Amino acid sequence: MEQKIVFKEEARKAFLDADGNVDFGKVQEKWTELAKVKVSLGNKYFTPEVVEQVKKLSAADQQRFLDVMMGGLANDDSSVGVYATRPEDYDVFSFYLQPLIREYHKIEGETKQEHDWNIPVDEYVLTKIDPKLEKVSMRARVARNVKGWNLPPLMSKEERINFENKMVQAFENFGIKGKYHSLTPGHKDQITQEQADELIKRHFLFNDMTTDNHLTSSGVASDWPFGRGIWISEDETKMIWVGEEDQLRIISIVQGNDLGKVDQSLHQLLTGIEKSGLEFAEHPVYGVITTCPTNMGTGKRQSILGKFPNITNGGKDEKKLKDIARQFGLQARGMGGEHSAMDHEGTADISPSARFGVTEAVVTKRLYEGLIKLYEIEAQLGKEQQQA
Ligand code: CIR
Repeated sequence: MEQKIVFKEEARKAFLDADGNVDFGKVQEKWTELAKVKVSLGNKYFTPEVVEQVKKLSAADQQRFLDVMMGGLANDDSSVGVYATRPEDYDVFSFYLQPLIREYHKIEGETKQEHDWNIPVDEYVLTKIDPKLEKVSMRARVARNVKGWNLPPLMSKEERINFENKMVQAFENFGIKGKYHSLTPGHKDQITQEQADELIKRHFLFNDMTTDNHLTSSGVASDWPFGRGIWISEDETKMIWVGEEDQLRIISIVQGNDLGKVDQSLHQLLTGIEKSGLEFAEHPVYGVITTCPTNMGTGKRQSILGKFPNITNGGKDEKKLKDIARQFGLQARGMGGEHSAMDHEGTADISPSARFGVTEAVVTKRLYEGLIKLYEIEAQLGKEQQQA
């Protein structure tokens, strides 16, 4: 079904009273209506007690609270339905966001996010699983937002442009050779639409954000394409997205078979940026601050593109691969992102689901151990099909 696209400023009008204040009665009505289709976490945790609490906040914070819920209120297919608008939302609205985050990340007790980039090379080697896995597309990324700036749902056009220019300065000074490609009209590094399309085709650059109603209705995609772009290292193994769901997505792409080498490359890039003087927004409990609460913790997602023709029955049964992957704590996606399809060889992007309560090193270990099991099943099914 074609999804109607609506931007935040328009979408939020339905929840304001005649004076422009947030009408939480209207919000409640909408959540009740949406619950007939799907109950997002944002919907589930919007309780009468939460309404009591939010009404005690300033009028400005009440507006921000509405902003936080807009993605969920404007989409009947949301599973989470909330995005933070400022780093402090995780504290100011903790009476709402804390139980939601605890449920999503299955947090029990007093878990606190720890970091560990001590990831061995020569250990998580894919050819040990199967000698054919010699040249595999391996990726890792971390989401980051910089202290002192609004998160993308709340940034003004001017703030987006200023943030991009601050990053361009950092790119010129941080010691890794590369080039910035801007989508901002009139920017000194602006690229043409054809060049942008080529970068999208190569799975380097992100898609046009205004085609996704979760991103438009929440304000993440506002002022598109201003303040958006991508830095790419000379050897095309390191990339930084500017102005997507998070202010920064720091990415490493390596063709090979040693997962540890991807981490090494990513960590080198990350520390390079930190040394340029940027201070990332961090939460004392939840780890790195991200726009979507699902990425809190390490903000790290690590994946490989693998072929699973037997499990998927030639790409026809994606669900089977997704279900098996889930049993091993992994998520299987199509090649083009979260909701994309797999091809006839069952090519899928496989990554561990956990973000919070695991370190960066554990994410890599989980990917490797999950892949051992997944390829075991793939090989077993291959043998059975041959014998049949
Ligand atoms: C939802 O609530 O379903 C969407 N806002 C997406 C949630 C998954 N998070 C993400 O893609 N970063």
